[in-house]
Amino acid sequence: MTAAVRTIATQPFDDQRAGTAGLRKKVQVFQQANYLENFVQSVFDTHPGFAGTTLVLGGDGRYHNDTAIQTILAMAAANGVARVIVGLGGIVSTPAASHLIRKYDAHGGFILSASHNPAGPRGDFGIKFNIRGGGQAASALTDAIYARSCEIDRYRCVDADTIDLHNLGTQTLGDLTIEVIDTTEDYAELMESLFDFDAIRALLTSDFRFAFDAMHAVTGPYAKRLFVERLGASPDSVRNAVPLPDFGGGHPDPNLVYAADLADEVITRGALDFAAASDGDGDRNMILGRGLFVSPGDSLAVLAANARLIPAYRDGIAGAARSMPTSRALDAVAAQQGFEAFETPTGWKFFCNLLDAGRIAVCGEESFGTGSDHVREKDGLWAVMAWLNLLAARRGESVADVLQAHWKTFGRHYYERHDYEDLSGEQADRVMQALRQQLTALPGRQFEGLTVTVADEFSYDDPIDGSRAEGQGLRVVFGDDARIVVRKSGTGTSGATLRLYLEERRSDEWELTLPTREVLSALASVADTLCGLREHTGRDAPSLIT
Ligand code: VG1
Ligand code: CO
Repeated sequence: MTAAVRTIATQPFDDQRAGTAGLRKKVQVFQQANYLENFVQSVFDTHPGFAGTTLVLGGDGRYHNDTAIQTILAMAAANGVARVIVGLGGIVSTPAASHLIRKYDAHGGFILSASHNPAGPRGDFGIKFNIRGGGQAASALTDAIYARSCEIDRYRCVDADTIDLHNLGTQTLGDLTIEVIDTTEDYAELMESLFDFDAIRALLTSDFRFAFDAMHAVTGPYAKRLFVERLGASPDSVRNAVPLPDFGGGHPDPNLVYAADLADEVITRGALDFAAASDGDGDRNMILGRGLFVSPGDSLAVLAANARLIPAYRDGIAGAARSMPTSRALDAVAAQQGFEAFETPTGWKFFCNLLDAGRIAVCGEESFGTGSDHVREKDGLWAVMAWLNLLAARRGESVADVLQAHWKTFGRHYYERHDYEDLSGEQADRVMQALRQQLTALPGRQFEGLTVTVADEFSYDDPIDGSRAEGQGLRVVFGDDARIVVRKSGTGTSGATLRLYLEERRSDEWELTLPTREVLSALASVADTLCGLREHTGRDAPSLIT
């Protein structure tokens, strides 16, 4: 049955430029008439070849997910898409969406999420378009979509009854076929193709104490399927496993602040041997071991160093990459093990070309993002599985043992990120400008016994397609010993957020287990001196330290 295509007149919004990971705004912004429609039609108008192809659609289950899915289905039908694969209940984690696009050879997918940002009617919403192959749209495409959104004057849709997303099966809408599938099955299969399930099952069914916290967000159903059904972990080891539209009123950002209860249980009370948490859309991870927190930079370095213990990477990795602000712990491993290491701007889209070209197999960001070439997004559960596989292969060693051995071999990169949230744009720019104008004069100068070797504004030339990304953060480098990085966030929905990243390397054995805050305090005051942080922000302290 064909459904009549309607062309609806609209007017452009001027704020649909994508940030670090798609378009993110307050729910109320997305609820404006035609707001979502304009963006989606801009994608259809800009990116060629949708007619007759497959799309993947779903999100992290936050408030407005269902409504947005219905809108996109009616627009997909009107724009000639042949098939849309939707997750049951409209739920698809970000890494699972990337996998489905790859597995079903889809032309692309819409992922509905504002990641870890709070949800609910007053919370945030977001949308991102991923291309064939599962990767995030590159800047050239997001720029073109934005340009189109600035001049759009009509969109297409069909009149449709509400599509049932809560039962598995196939429905039609005009010429469009809609398949509602259980994506946890595809995802579990993918994990099974990468990891040693027998070894992990043996670990999880032993006296090893394990917990995973889904933070009331998207990973709950995936974690249940994997850890409980496939790997034999006890049902209560997966916590907060039902995705809620408001994430239970919480802030599903897996870090020591927002996952404080879990951290207390594992770090302070030592009540578990290993625990992990993920964020709203399932692409971030936090790894904890009895008595300690594994910093994301260390986690990436340890996984890269031990990749051969995991079946999928048993022949070694060709290369690895980290975003510029991420600690250089990875570089130390690359130097010793002889694989190639890349430094890219913040945002997963910059890894995609390197992954496609086979130049890297593992990559990560300091913002609790780790992943590999199995999909084109960071993948929280992949990181948890990788750690479990590693611990199963090095049975008898605790997370602390693994880390200490790592630091002994490669040195330790102490690391902190200080966020100054809800600043005005001018305040954030004044800090950036204060540092920017000193950059050329800094090399050779000494601070707290450290000598500046490089001070610049980071830009990146993509080695695969030659594209250039400029203005990707300011960095002050003190040889291999330390670094200060400052950049403005590209994911916020109100005001400006400034991120200050501090890193200091220590390699003498007695220096490997010091409190991070103590090690970095001198560097933090150097950063304050260089950027005038307190002066320009009017703040005594950051709003969040991770
Ligand atoms: C932040 C992180 C970045 C991450 C991005 C999306 O961006 O710093 O590393 O890729 O969020 O993550 P920004 O521009 O605010 O610093 V997610 O989990 O939102 O998809
Ligand atoms: Co996320």
